[in-house]
Amino acid sequence: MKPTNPPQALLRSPIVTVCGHVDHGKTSILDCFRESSLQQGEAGGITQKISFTKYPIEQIKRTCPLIEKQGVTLDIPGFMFIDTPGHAAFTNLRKRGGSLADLAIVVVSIKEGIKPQTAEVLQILKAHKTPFLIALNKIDSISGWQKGEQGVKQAIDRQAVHVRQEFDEALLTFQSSLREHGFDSDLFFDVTDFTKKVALVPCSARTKEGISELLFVLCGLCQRFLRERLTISSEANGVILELKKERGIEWAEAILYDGALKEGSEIIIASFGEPIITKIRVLGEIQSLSTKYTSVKKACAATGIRMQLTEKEGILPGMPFQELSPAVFESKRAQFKKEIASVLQLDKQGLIIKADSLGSLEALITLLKQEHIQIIKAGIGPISKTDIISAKTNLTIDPLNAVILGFNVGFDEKLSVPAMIKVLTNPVVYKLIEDLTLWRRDQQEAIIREKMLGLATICKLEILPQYVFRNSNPAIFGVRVAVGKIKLGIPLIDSKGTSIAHVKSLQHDKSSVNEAKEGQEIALALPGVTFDRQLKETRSLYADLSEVQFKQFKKNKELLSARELQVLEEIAQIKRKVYELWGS
Ligand SMILES: Nc1nc2c(ncn2[C@@H]2O[C@H](COP(=O)(O)OP(=O)(O)OP(=O)(O)O)[C@@H](O)[C@H]2O)c(=O)[nH]1
Ligand SMILES: [Mg+2]
Repeated sequence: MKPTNPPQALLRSPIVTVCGHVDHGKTSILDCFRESSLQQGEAGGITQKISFTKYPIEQIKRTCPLIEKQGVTLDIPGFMFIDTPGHAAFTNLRKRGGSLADLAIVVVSIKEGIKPQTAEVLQILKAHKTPFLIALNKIDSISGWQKGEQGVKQAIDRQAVHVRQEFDEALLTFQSSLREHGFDSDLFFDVTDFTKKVALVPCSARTKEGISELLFVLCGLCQRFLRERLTISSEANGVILELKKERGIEWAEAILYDGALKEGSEIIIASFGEPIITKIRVLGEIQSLSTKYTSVKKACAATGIRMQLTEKEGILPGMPFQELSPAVFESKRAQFKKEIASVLQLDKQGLIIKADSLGSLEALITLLKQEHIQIIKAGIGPISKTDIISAKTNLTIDPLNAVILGFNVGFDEKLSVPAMIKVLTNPVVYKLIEDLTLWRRDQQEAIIREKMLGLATICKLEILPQYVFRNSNPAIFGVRVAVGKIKLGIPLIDSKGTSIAHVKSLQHDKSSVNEAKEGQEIALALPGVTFDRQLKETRSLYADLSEVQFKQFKKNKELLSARELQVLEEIAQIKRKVYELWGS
């Protein structure tokens, strides 16, 4: 980090996202940076929403005295830290052509290593080529760890042998799994080229070891990678994060990532339809090291702002906005429409997807497209009645598309989902796609089975002799479905292979049903059968099968349960008592 010389005012604060798996210590590390204790105030200690912290240069120097000690001159006005919830998507932080984050701190608990959310974050950082460092947090949880007084490097060097061994093992395991994700890494003090290796900073938000080093490496990355990216342009650009109501006033919370905005400025916000043109009635900017806003006449990037807008209808989380001057109105409008249209390229058929912001929606669409999964409808917000209606329409066209994916969203209140519609929700995007693939595979199997086997069914019934309701014309008695499924109209045989009758009616809990599943007890009506003459000595009945049906079942063994297979064999043996070569 050499002293450099563009005047400070021209550079904006870099946006630094703090991300990683749930509970690995993101908020706690930020608390160390801020000398605050926001983590303790969180409901259940869990971060629910993205939040930002304006972190001025004075605070960087205060938390990291090394910077001044080593005579490093920083050109930036500070950092803009973004705390993200570990359980939700970091994909919300999108901007045109990339990620909103200039840099990232990936927080990993040293004893837990790479977890699903960490893996997802690494993928996104890689895709966007965002420089990042890794905070290997919770080193104090290594048993016997002694806090050092002169920085974390010295602390590592001075640990007792067995402690050092545990640390080294955790480190090596972590490095090798990081390599599997495509990143070489080293402890920060061993990294000579930050473009080749990811710096690992062992730290503890509890003992505060490594915290100052984290900031030091962050400043290093910033100087190394970001100089050109940080020049402020004349065009104000931002992203809406959330819409909030406070004491009856609606605010749009946003990140201003480039340029400057003024009270009274006119802005254009992208939307699924026509872009929204609106004016900033009141502008608030986040205070340094605080979650409070103050009214300002002007705010400069990168910073957190909130706006009271004249036109609010249709504004959605994740949507980009820009300051608008009348001269560029038409070109901006076309540009925004094009941008949203390029995100939302939908198919003529496909499933329905919902996400909490434009960024998450885009991430989900990209992944689904990679898997060649088609999408007919995409939207922002909770799963609603209209989504269910769209899924119902799909049911008649292709039942595999009668599914709604919710990424980071829940349901509209009081929404009931019909049994034949599947709703899958998951805050981890690739898990969502895994769930979808599994569900589709099961559905596909069920459909093939249904189509191929038609009426045929594998079934073994156990007669319940204590429940004979009627002896004949027709005989009505109780059975338990021991294995498989019984359906109306199925022919039955006994264990000697004698044809008994076709099932005329089935009753379950006093009402007529078309079929009954394994484990259910039902009443069966069989025409032309006299119970005490034909069935008194019989314990089991089987669904009769033709040889062709038997062979079909044999060919698709993988669709059957072990118990069904067993019954299939029993049926074959019964049949072979009559005709030796049956089914072979
Ligand atoms: N022993 C130890 N515990 C820590 C450390 N850092 C955080 N914790 C604890 O780990 C728990 C989770 O910390 P948070 O800071 O809320 O983690 P987070 O990553 O922000 O979690 P989410 O926001 O829910 O994703 C809390 O109980 C912290 O006190 C550390 O360095 N050492
Ligand atoms: Mg948190």
